[in-house]
Amino acid sequence: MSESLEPTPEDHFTFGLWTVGNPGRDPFGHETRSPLDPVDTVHRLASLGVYGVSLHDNDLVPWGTSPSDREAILKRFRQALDVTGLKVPMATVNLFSRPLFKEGAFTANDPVVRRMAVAKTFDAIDLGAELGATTFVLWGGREGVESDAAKDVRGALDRYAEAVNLCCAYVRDRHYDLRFALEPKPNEPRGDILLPTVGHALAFINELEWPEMVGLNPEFAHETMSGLSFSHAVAQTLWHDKLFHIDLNAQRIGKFDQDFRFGSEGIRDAFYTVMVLEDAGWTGMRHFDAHPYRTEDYDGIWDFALGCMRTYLILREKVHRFHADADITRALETARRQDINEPTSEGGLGVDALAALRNVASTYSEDKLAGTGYGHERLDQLVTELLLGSR
Ligand code: GLT
Ligand code: MN
Ligand code: MN
Repeated sequence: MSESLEPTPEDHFTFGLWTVGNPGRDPFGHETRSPLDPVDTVHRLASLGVYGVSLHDNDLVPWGTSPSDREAILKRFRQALDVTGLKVPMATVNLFSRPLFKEGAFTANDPVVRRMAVAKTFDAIDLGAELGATTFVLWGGREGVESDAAKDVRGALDRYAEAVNLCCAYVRDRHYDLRFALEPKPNEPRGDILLPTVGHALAFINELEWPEMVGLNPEFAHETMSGLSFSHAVAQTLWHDKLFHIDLNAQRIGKFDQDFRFGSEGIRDAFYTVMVLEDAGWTGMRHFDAHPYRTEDYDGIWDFALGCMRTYLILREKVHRFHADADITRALETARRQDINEPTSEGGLGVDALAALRNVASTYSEDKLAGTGYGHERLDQLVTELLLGSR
Protein backbone atom coordinates (compact mmCIF):
# COMPACT_ATOMS: atom_id res chain seq x y z
CA MET A 1 0.00 0.00 0.00
CA SER A 2 1.50 3.28 -1.04
CA GLU A 3 -0.58 6.42 -0.72
CA SER A 4 0.07 9.72 -2.44
CA LEU A 5 2.17 12.15 -0.45
CA GLU A 6 1.03 15.07 -2.56
CA PRO A 7 -1.32 17.31 -0.57
CA THR A 8 -4.71 18.09 -2.11
CA PRO A 9 -7.54 20.36 -0.91
CA GLU A 10 -9.50 17.22 0.13
CA ASP A 11 -6.91 16.70 2.87
CA HIS A 12 -8.17 19.92 4.53
CA PHE A 13 -4.72 21.33 5.28
CA THR A 14 -4.72 24.96 6.38
CA PHE A 15 -2.05 27.45 7.50
CA GLY A 16 -2.30 30.72 9.37
CA LEU A 17 -1.03 33.78 7.50
CA TRP A 18 1.14 34.34 10.57
CA THR A 19 2.77 30.89 10.30
CA VAL A 20 4.45 30.93 6.91
CA GLY A 21 4.61 34.71 7.36
CA ASN A 22 6.59 34.46 10.60
CA PRO A 23 9.56 36.81 10.11
CA GLY A 24 11.91 34.88 12.40
CA ARG A 25 12.00 37.32 15.29
CA ASP A 26 12.72 35.84 18.72
CA PRO A 27 13.23 37.37 22.20
CA PHE A 28 16.95 37.72 21.47
CA GLY A 29 17.10 38.57 17.80
CA HIS A 30 15.56 40.64 15.06
CA GLU A 31 13.62 39.46 12.04
CA THR A 32 15.54 37.34 9.55
CA ARG A 33 12.88 37.46 6.83
CA SER A 34 10.80 40.23 5.23
CA PRO A 35 7.02 40.23 5.66
CA LEU A 36 5.06 38.22 3.09
CA ASP A 37 2.25 39.76 1.08
CA PRO A 38 -0.91 37.83 2.10
CA VAL A 39 -1.93 37.67 -1.56
CA ASP A 40 1.37 35.99 -2.52
CA THR A 41 0.92 33.62 0.42
CA VAL A 42 -2.51 32.60 -0.84
CA HIS A 43 -1.15 31.85 -4.31
CA ARG A 44 1.84 29.94 -3.00
CA LEU A 45 -0.19 27.85 -0.55
CA ALA A 46 -2.74 27.05 -3.24
CA SER A 47 0.04 25.80 -5.52
CA LEU A 48 1.09 23.40 -2.73
CA GLY A 49 -2.38 21.83 -2.50
CA VAL A 50 -3.51 23.62 0.65
CA TYR A 51 -7.26 23.94 1.36
CA GLY A 52 -7.34 27.26 3.17
CA VAL A 53 -5.74 30.06 5.17
CA SER A 54 -6.58 31.40 8.58
CA LEU A 55 -5.79 34.84 9.88
CA HIS A 56 -5.80 37.28 12.76
CA ASP A 57 -7.55 40.56 12.04
CA ASN A 58 -4.21 42.40 11.94
CA ASP A 59 -2.45 39.78 9.78
CA LEU A 60 -4.55 41.17 6.93
CA VAL A 61 -5.78 44.58 8.06
CA PRO A 62 -3.08 46.38 10.05
CA TRP A 63 -4.08 48.10 13.30
CA GLY A 64 -5.33 51.64 12.60
CA THR A 65 -6.30 51.05 8.94
CA SER A 66 -8.99 53.43 7.66
CA PRO A 67 -12.34 51.95 6.53
CA SER A 68 -11.61 52.72 2.88
CA ASP A 69 -8.15 51.14 3.02
CA ARG A 70 -9.71 48.12 4.76
CA GLU A 71 -12.07 47.68 1.82
CA ALA A 72 -9.20 47.90 -0.67
CA ILE A 73 -7.18 45.31 1.24
CA LEU A 74 -10.17 43.00 1.47
CA LYS A 75 -11.01 43.34 -2.20
CA ARG A 76 -7.49 42.37 -3.25
CA PHE A 77 -7.40 39.46 -0.79
CA ARG A 78 -10.81 38.18 -1.85
CA GLN A 79 -9.71 38.25 -5.47
CA ALA A 80 -6.77 35.99 -4.59
CA LEU A 81 -9.14 33.62 -2.79
CA ASP A 82 -11.51 33.58 -5.76
CA VAL A 83 -8.75 32.91 -8.28
CA THR A 84 -7.14 30.12 -6.26
CA GLY A 85 -10.24 28.63 -4.63
CA LEU A 86 -8.58 28.87 -1.22
CA LYS A 87 -10.99 29.17 1.72
CA VAL A 88 -10.79 31.00 5.06
CA PRO A 89 -12.28 28.42 7.43
CA MET A 90 -10.98 30.08 10.59
CA ALA A 91 -10.36 33.64 11.76
CA THR A 92 -9.08 34.98 15.05
CA VAL A 93 -8.22 38.20 16.83
CA ASN A 94 -4.87 39.53 17.94
CA LEU A 95 -5.32 40.51 21.59
CA PHE A 96 -1.67 40.09 22.47
CA SER A 97 0.65 42.27 20.35
CA ARG A 98 -0.45 45.82 21.20
CA PRO A 99 1.04 47.31 24.38
CA LEU A 100 -2.41 48.25 25.66
CA PHE A 101 -3.09 44.56 26.31
CA LYS A 102 0.05 44.09 28.41
CA GLU A 103 -1.97 43.45 31.61
CA GLY A 104 -4.60 41.31 29.86
CA ALA A 105 -7.36 41.78 27.31
CA PHE A 106 -10.66 40.06 28.27
CA THR A 107 -9.31 39.76 31.82
CA ALA A 108 -7.43 43.04 32.19
CA ASN A 109 -8.10 44.61 35.56
CA ASP A 110 -8.99 47.88 33.82
CA PRO A 111 -12.56 47.72 32.42
CA VAL A 112 -11.60 50.23 29.71
CA VAL A 113 -9.03 47.81 28.32
CA ARG A 114 -11.56 44.98 28.51
CA ARG A 115 -14.14 46.97 26.54
CA MET A 116 -11.54 47.75 23.87
CA ALA A 117 -10.61 44.07 23.68
CA VAL A 118 -14.22 42.97 23.25
CA ALA A 119 -14.91 45.68 20.65
CA LYS A 120 -11.76 44.69 18.72
CA THR A 121 -13.01 41.10 18.78
CA PHE A 122 -16.41 42.17 17.40
CA ASP A 123 -14.57 43.82 14.47
CA ALA A 124 -12.48 40.69 13.92
CA ILE A 125 -15.64 38.56 13.98
CA ASP A 126 -17.12 40.79 11.27
CA LEU A 127 -13.96 40.34 9.21
CA GLY A 128 -13.99 36.57 9.66
CA ALA A 129 -17.66 36.33 8.75
CA GLU A 130 -17.09 38.46 5.65
CA LEU A 131 -14.43 36.01 4.52
CA GLY A 132 -16.64 32.99 5.17
CA ALA A 133 -14.98 31.69 8.35
CA THR A 134 -17.15 29.35 10.43
CA THR A 135 -14.69 28.98 13.33
CA PHE A 136 -13.34 31.82 15.43
CA VAL A 137 -10.35 30.99 17.62
CA LEU A 138 -9.80 32.75 20.93
CA TRP A 139 -6.23 32.43 22.18
CA GLY A 140 -5.87 34.46 25.36
CA GLY A 141 -2.12 34.91 25.25
CA ARG A 142 -2.13 37.92 27.57
CA GLU A 143 -4.80 36.59 29.94
CA GLY A 144 -2.54 35.79 32.82
CA VAL A 145 -0.07 37.14 35.29
CA GLU A 146 3.50 37.12 36.52
CA SER A 147 2.74 38.56 39.94
CA ASP A 148 -0.03 36.46 41.50
CA ALA A 149 -0.79 39.26 43.98
CA ALA A 150 -2.02 41.44 41.12
CA LYS A 151 -4.82 39.17 39.88
CA ASP A 152 -7.99 37.86 41.49
CA VAL A 153 -8.16 34.71 39.38
CA ARG A 154 -11.79 33.92 40.22
CA GLY A 155 -12.78 37.44 39.27
CA ALA A 156 -10.72 37.18 36.08
CA LEU A 157 -12.58 33.99 35.15
CA ASP A 158 -15.87 35.85 35.65
CA ARG A 159 -14.69 38.49 33.22
CA TYR A 160 -13.32 35.86 30.79
CA ALA A 161 -16.71 34.12 30.72
CA GLU A 162 -18.46 37.47 30.34
CA ALA A 163 -16.28 38.35 27.33
CA VAL A 164 -16.89 35.01 25.61
CA ASN A 165 -20.62 35.39 26.31
CA LEU A 166 -20.54 38.87 24.77
CA CYS A 167 -18.87 37.45 21.65
CA CYS A 168 -21.52 34.72 21.43
CA ALA A 169 -24.27 37.31 21.87
CA TYR A 170 -22.72 39.36 19.05
CA VAL A 171 -22.66 36.36 16.69
CA ARG A 172 -26.26 35.53 17.54
CA ASP A 173 -27.35 39.12 17.01
CA ARG A 174 -25.64 39.19 13.60
CA HIS A 175 -26.88 35.71 12.65
CA TYR A 176 -23.38 34.62 11.71
CA ASP A 177 -22.68 30.94 11.12
CA LEU A 178 -19.71 30.97 13.50
CA ARG A 179 -18.57 28.97 16.51
CA PHE A 180 -15.79 29.79 18.95
CA ALA A 181 -12.77 27.62 19.69
CA LEU A 182 -10.82 28.39 22.86
CA GLU A 183 -7.09 27.66 22.64
CA PRO A 184 -5.43 26.65 25.92
CA LYS A 185 -1.77 27.36 26.70
CA PRO A 186 0.03 27.06 30.05
CA ASN A 187 2.49 29.98 29.83
CA GLU A 188 4.36 32.24 27.41
CA PRO A 189 4.08 35.14 26.96
CA ARG A 190 2.62 35.38 30.51
CA GLY A 191 4.20 33.62 33.47
CA ASP A 192 0.93 31.73 33.88
CA ILE A 193 -1.95 31.91 31.41
CA LEU A 194 -5.60 31.37 32.35
CA LEU A 195 -7.26 28.26 30.86
CA PRO A 196 -3.82 26.59 30.74
CA THR A 197 -4.83 23.15 29.46
CA VAL A 198 -7.55 21.42 27.47
CA GLY A 199 -9.06 20.14 30.72
CA HIS A 200 -9.33 23.63 32.22
CA ALA A 201 -10.93 24.97 29.05
CA LEU A 202 -13.46 22.13 28.77
CA ALA A 203 -14.60 22.78 32.33
CA PHE A 204 -14.83 26.54 31.66
CA ILE A 205 -17.17 26.01 28.69
CA ASN A 206 -19.76 24.45 31.01
CA GLU A 207 -20.11 27.77 32.84
CA LEU A 208 -20.93 29.79 29.70
CA GLU A 209 -24.27 31.15 28.59
CA TRP A 210 -24.27 29.28 25.25
CA PRO A 211 -21.90 26.34 25.76
CA GLU A 212 -22.97 24.77 22.47
CA MET A 213 -21.36 27.71 20.60
CA VAL A 214 -17.97 27.18 22.20
CA GLY A 215 -15.45 24.38 21.71
CA LEU A 216 -11.70 24.01 21.64
CA ASN A 217 -8.68 24.55 19.44
CA PRO A 218 -6.09 22.37 21.17
CA GLU A 219 -2.46 22.85 20.11
CA PHE A 220 0.19 20.12 20.07
CA ALA A 221 2.89 22.41 21.44
CA HIS A 222 0.76 23.81 24.24
CA GLU A 223 -0.31 20.52 25.85
CA THR A 224 3.21 19.18 25.37
CA MET A 225 4.66 22.21 27.19
CA SER A 226 2.63 21.04 30.22
CA GLY A 227 4.03 17.53 29.85
CA LEU A 228 0.59 16.21 28.88
CA SER A 229 -0.30 13.79 26.10
CA PHE A 230 -1.64 15.72 23.13
CA SER A 231 -3.34 12.72 21.54
CA HIS A 232 -5.20 12.06 24.80
CA ALA A 233 -6.22 15.73 24.93
CA VAL A 234 -7.58 15.49 21.40
CA ALA A 235 -9.37 12.23 22.18
CA GLN A 236 -11.06 13.74 25.21
CA THR A 237 -11.99 16.88 23.29
CA LEU A 238 -13.59 14.67 20.64
CA TRP A 239 -15.35 12.67 23.35
CA HIS A 240 -16.97 15.89 24.60
CA ASP A 241 -17.85 16.79 20.99
CA LYS A 242 -15.74 19.93 21.37
CA LEU A 243 -13.03 19.53 18.76
CA PHE A 244 -13.93 22.59 16.69
CA HIS A 245 -10.39 23.12 15.34
CA ILE A 246 -6.83 21.91 15.91
CA ASP A 247 -3.33 23.44 15.85
CA LEU A 248 -0.71 20.97 14.66
CA ASN A 249 3.00 21.62 15.20
CA ALA A 250 5.87 20.10 17.18
CA GLN A 251 7.33 20.68 20.61
CA ARG A 252 9.71 19.12 23.11
CA ILE A 253 8.67 19.00 26.75
CA GLY A 254 10.39 21.55 28.96
CA LYS A 255 11.35 23.98 26.21
CA PHE A 256 9.96 27.36 25.16
CA ASP A 257 6.92 27.38 22.85
CA GLN A 258 8.73 26.05 19.80
CA ASP A 259 5.92 25.86 17.21
CA PHE A 260 8.10 23.66 15.00
CA ARG A 261 7.16 21.94 11.75
CA PHE A 262 4.64 19.15 12.42
CA GLY A 263 6.41 15.89 13.22
CA SER A 264 9.86 17.45 13.63
CA GLU A 265 9.73 16.50 17.33
CA GLY A 266 7.56 13.95 19.10
CA ILE A 267 6.91 11.76 16.07
CA ARG A 268 5.12 9.09 18.13
CA ASP A 269 2.78 11.67 19.65
CA ALA A 270 2.22 13.04 16.15
CA PHE A 271 1.39 9.52 14.92
CA TYR A 272 -1.14 8.91 17.70
CA THR A 273 -2.64 12.35 17.08
CA VAL A 274 -3.16 11.53 13.41
CA MET A 275 -4.57 8.16 14.45
CA VAL A 276 -7.11 9.74 16.79
CA LEU A 277 -8.25 12.22 14.13
CA GLU A 278 -8.40 9.70 11.28
CA ASP A 279 -10.03 6.89 13.28
CA ALA A 280 -12.68 9.34 14.47
CA GLY A 281 -13.40 10.33 10.86
CA TRP A 282 -12.96 13.94 11.92
CA THR A 283 -13.82 16.21 8.99
CA GLY A 284 -12.32 19.46 10.31
CA MET A 285 -9.29 21.42 9.26
CA ARG A 286 -5.77 20.04 9.75
CA HIS A 287 -4.41 23.46 10.68
CA PHE A 288 -0.69 24.01 11.05
CA ASP A 289 0.17 26.64 13.64
CA ALA A 290 3.91 26.39 13.30
CA HIS A 291 6.67 28.47 11.80
CA PRO A 292 9.85 27.92 9.82
CA TYR A 293 13.15 27.91 11.68
CA ARG A 294 14.75 31.34 12.00
CA THR A 295 17.56 30.12 9.78
CA GLU A 296 15.31 29.89 6.71
CA ASP A 297 15.06 32.09 3.66
CA TYR A 298 12.05 32.34 1.34
CA ASP A 299 12.54 28.85 -0.12
CA GLY A 300 12.80 27.40 3.37
CA ILE A 301 9.33 28.72 4.19
CA TRP A 302 7.76 26.50 1.54
CA ASP A 303 9.94 23.52 2.45
CA PHE A 304 8.54 23.99 5.94
CA ALA A 305 4.92 24.14 4.74
CA LEU A 306 5.26 21.12 2.49
CA GLY A 307 7.05 19.24 5.28
CA CYS A 308 4.12 19.72 7.68
CA MET A 309 1.70 18.30 5.14
CA ARG A 310 3.90 15.44 3.91
CA THR A 311 4.50 14.27 7.47
CA TYR A 312 0.77 14.26 8.13
CA LEU A 313 0.16 12.22 4.97
CA ILE A 314 2.99 9.79 5.82
CA LEU A 315 1.56 9.31 9.31
CA ARG A 316 -1.92 8.85 7.89
CA GLU A 317 -0.57 6.08 5.70
CA LYS A 318 1.12 4.58 8.77
CA VAL A 319 -2.26 4.61 10.54
CA HIS A 320 -3.76 2.65 7.65
CA ARG A 321 -0.83 0.19 7.76
CA PHE A 322 -1.29 -0.14 11.52
CA HIS A 323 -4.87 -1.29 10.99
CA ALA A 324 -3.95 -3.63 8.11
CA ASP A 325 -0.92 -5.29 9.76
CA ALA A 326 -1.72 -8.88 10.83
CA ASP A 327 0.93 -8.96 13.58
CA ILE A 328 -0.31 -5.69 15.02
CA THR A 329 -3.90 -6.93 14.86
CA ARG A 330 -2.92 -10.02 16.85
CA ALA A 331 -1.00 -7.92 19.35
CA LEU A 332 -4.06 -5.68 19.76
CA GLU A 333 -6.14 -8.76 20.51
CA THR A 334 -3.64 -9.74 23.21
CA ALA A 335 -3.90 -6.18 24.58
CA ARG A 336 -7.73 -6.56 24.49
CA ARG A 337 -8.02 -3.15 22.89
CA GLN A 338 -11.50 -3.79 21.44
CA ASP A 339 -12.87 -5.02 24.75
CA ILE A 340 -12.91 -1.49 26.13
CA ASN A 341 -16.13 -1.14 24.14
CA GLU A 342 -17.94 -3.80 26.19
CA PRO A 343 -20.00 -2.13 28.92
CA THR A 344 -18.86 -2.93 32.46
CA SER A 345 -22.43 -3.50 33.58
CA GLU A 346 -24.25 -5.81 31.19
CA GLY A 347 -27.62 -4.79 32.55
CA GLY A 348 -27.20 -1.00 32.76
CA LEU A 349 -27.62 1.09 35.91
CA GLY A 350 -30.72 -0.44 37.55
CA VAL A 351 -30.68 -1.98 41.02
CA ASP A 352 -30.84 -5.51 39.60
CA ALA A 353 -27.87 -4.77 37.36
CA LEU A 354 -25.82 -3.57 40.34
CA ALA A 355 -26.56 -6.83 42.17
CA ALA A 356 -25.79 -8.89 39.08
CA LEU A 357 -22.48 -7.09 38.62
CA ARG A 358 -21.45 -7.79 42.20
CA ASN A 359 -22.55 -11.41 41.82
CA VAL A 360 -20.61 -12.11 38.66
CA ALA A 361 -17.51 -10.26 39.97
CA SER A 362 -17.40 -12.65 42.92
CA THR A 363 -16.85 -15.56 40.51
CA TYR A 364 -13.68 -14.13 38.94
CA SER A 365 -10.21 -15.34 39.88
CA GLU A 366 -7.77 -12.66 40.98
CA ASP A 367 -4.78 -14.97 40.50
CA LYS A 368 -5.75 -15.67 36.90
CA LEU A 369 -6.21 -11.98 36.14
CA ALA A 370 -2.99 -10.96 37.86
CA GLY A 371 -1.06 -13.60 35.96
CA THR A 372 -2.27 -12.59 32.49
CA GLY A 373 0.11 -10.53 30.30
CA TYR A 374 -1.11 -7.93 27.85
CA GLY A 375 1.77 -8.01 25.39
CA HIS A 376 2.40 -4.26 25.42
CA GLU A 377 6.14 -4.69 24.90
CA ARG A 378 5.58 -6.55 21.65
CA LEU A 379 2.82 -4.20 20.51
CA ASP A 380 4.86 -1.10 21.23
CA GLN A 381 7.89 -2.49 19.42
CA LEU A 382 5.72 -3.27 16.40
CA VAL A 383 4.60 0.38 16.36
CA THR A 384 8.23 1.49 16.63
CA GLU A 385 9.17 -0.69 13.68
CA LEU A 386 6.19 0.57 11.69
CA LEU A 387 7.26 4.17 12.31
CA LEU A 388 10.89 3.45 11.52
CA GLY A 389 9.86 1.94 8.21
CA SER A 390 10.93 -1.64 8.80
CA ARG A 391 7.48 -3.13 8.37
C1 GLT B 1 0.00 32.89 18.27
C2 GLT B 1 -0.07 31.70 19.19
C3 GLT B 1 -0.85 30.61 18.61
C4 GLT B 1 -2.29 30.94 18.41
C5 GLT B 1 -2.50 32.01 17.44
C6 GLT B 1 -3.95 32.36 17.39
S1 GLT B 1 -1.50 33.38 17.69
O1 GLT B 1 0.80 32.61 17.16
O2 GLT B 1 1.26 31.28 19.47
O3 GLT B 1 -0.74 29.42 19.35
O4 GLT B 1 -2.92 29.81 17.88
O5 GLT B 1 -4.23 33.54 18.03
MN1 MN C 1 2.20 27.65 20.07
MN1 MN D 1 -1.93 27.94 18.24
